[in-house]
Amino acid sequence: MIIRKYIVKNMNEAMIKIKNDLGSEATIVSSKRVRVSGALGLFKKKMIEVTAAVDKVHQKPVVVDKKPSESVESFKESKVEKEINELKKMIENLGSKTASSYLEVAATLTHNTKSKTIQYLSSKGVDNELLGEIESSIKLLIESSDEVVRDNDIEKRALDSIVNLIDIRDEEEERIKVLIGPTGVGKTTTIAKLASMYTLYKRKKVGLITLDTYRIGAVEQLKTYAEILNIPFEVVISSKDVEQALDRMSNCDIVLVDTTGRSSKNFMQISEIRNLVKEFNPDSIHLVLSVTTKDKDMKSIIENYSTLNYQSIILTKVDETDEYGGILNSLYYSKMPIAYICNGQDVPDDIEVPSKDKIYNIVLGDMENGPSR
Ligand SMILES: Nc1nc2c(ncn2[C@@H]2O[C@H](COP(=O)(O)OP(=O)(O)OP(=O)(O)O)[C@@H](O)[C@H]2O)c(=O)[nH]1
Ligand SMILES: [Mg+2]
Repeated sequence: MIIRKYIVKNMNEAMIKIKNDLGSEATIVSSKRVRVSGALGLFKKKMIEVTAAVDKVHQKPVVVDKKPSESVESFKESKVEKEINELKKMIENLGSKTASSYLEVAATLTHNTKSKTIQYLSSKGVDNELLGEIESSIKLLIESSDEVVRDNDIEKRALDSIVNLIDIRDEEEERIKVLIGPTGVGKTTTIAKLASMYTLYKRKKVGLITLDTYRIGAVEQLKTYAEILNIPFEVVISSKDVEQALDRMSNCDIVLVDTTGRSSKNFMQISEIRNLVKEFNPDSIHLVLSVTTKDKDMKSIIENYSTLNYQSIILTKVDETDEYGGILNSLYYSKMPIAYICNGQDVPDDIEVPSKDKIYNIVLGDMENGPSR
């Protein structure tokens, strides 16, 4: 096997030199940034040191080698050898790709194999676009560093990107809170949990209002909770009822407003809810999302409900999935903070005011060796 080092300005230059020198069968074993002295030892220049290897130099180089060379086999246990073999497999699939795309593949491969966090997040259903952003941030770290970046720093960068995505909304002091969202995500159940939490644990005077006169049994569902908790309850059918209902709750510290579940694709119904919700002049509007919702649907719910100007999200049914990617995806798509997470059907217990650490641990808790922060 012939192994050679090249000090070059960029990878394209490396590829041309390697191809001329060792032929197209050569593989890149490693590359790192180095500083080389300029004239009279002054003005050190940033260069790349590329190490390339080839089994033997061919007279007429062929672009793709379909069989791994025997001498490469002797590196069987090494990480470098594993990467080279994977790279060769990819090159085989690529057919007669050019030298520069060969390098792009090499860069991607090295990169992907390096971040354990990205691989884990991908297995948990985290959106590819978000993963791409985390990868870009890692690339930036590598490119801006003069030294070879250690795996630990790469993982830390990936984990920091997740932490930066998590934002929490403290809405305890807000008086009129409205919950909106698609059908069956758990709006009414969450209102019941919040009403119990504020009444029983925080000793606040709570009032309940429902706008949901559409679904049979919806009024009864919330009224039952109001009766159990012995708190005021009002039904609002149209905008003219809003003022009266609020007047009757003027002595309440907190007013929780439940709305009808609507498909985010039905713009007419969404705009009806928007007009009615506006009448309440609420202090906060929360979009309730189930983490079991498919990514594509989650995206369109978040987008289509944005006309209601919600300020935070409430995530439900966290207990129903191991694919916690939905939590990060909802934060990524909405760019909104989380106000609550709900992890079961039990009223009042299955609700939590989250913390950054809590969300971080839910999302990354199962990762091998645990998340390190
Ligand atoms: N596993 C689980 N189930 C939940 C959770 N929150 C609500 N549910 C269940 O989801 C179902 C729908 O809950 P609702 O509170 O009626 O949902 P909604 O959003 O008010 O529904 P609509 O008013 O019809 O739009 C019920 O069976 C709830 O018990 C949760 O956090 N985890
Ligand atoms: Mg409901």
